[in-house]
Amino acid sequence: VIDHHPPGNGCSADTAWVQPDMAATAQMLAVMLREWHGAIPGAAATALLVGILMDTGGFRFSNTDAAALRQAAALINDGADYAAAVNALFFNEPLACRRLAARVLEAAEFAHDRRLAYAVVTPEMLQELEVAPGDTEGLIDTLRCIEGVEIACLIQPEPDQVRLSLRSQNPELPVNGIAAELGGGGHALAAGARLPNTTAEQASRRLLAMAGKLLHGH
Ligand SMILES: [Mn+2]
Repeated sequence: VIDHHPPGNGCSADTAWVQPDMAATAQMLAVMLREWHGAIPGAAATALLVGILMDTGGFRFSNTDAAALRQAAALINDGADYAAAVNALFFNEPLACRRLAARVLEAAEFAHDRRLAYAVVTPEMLQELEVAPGDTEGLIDTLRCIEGVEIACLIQPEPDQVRLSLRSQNPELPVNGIAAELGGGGHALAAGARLPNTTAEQASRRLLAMAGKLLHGH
């Protein structure tokens, strides 16, 4: 296993390189390939750059550090196509996804002095706009980018579970504790959980209570 995610529910691999201080698993692969190979061929360099861009939100998330930027620079040196990667990742969203973002913004609920923003993404919304349930990556940024919001959450009911995505804008408010308490895991500022046999309403209520405890401590 090569992963930059902290092992939430334990890691049972015989060989594991887990380094949560790396911004992206792709960054770890680049380090490894560079040690084996020296320069990384252009197509592979672009793929790894895409991985780093994805995990750092285009170098906007707080996991963006000098090492990630240096590795990205080295990949560009190796022939990675930065413009193509950025355009494909960030300036190429299907219209349906933008419309879904608009719906999420309209459906957003705020609590705890507007420091918490959350929204339920219903199967009906996805169906109506013809968005696949897995195509909601980045949707949560619609909420987290709002002024004053410190914790953002998307609640996605699915046939036999409710998916919860959590983001924090404040390192003093780590959300992986909430995720872990709900049986999930992740990073301090980006975490998630899957709640079996729950309704969106129940999940919302649990979120409100847990986020409240976290927010009122700070
Ligand atoms: Mn990651």
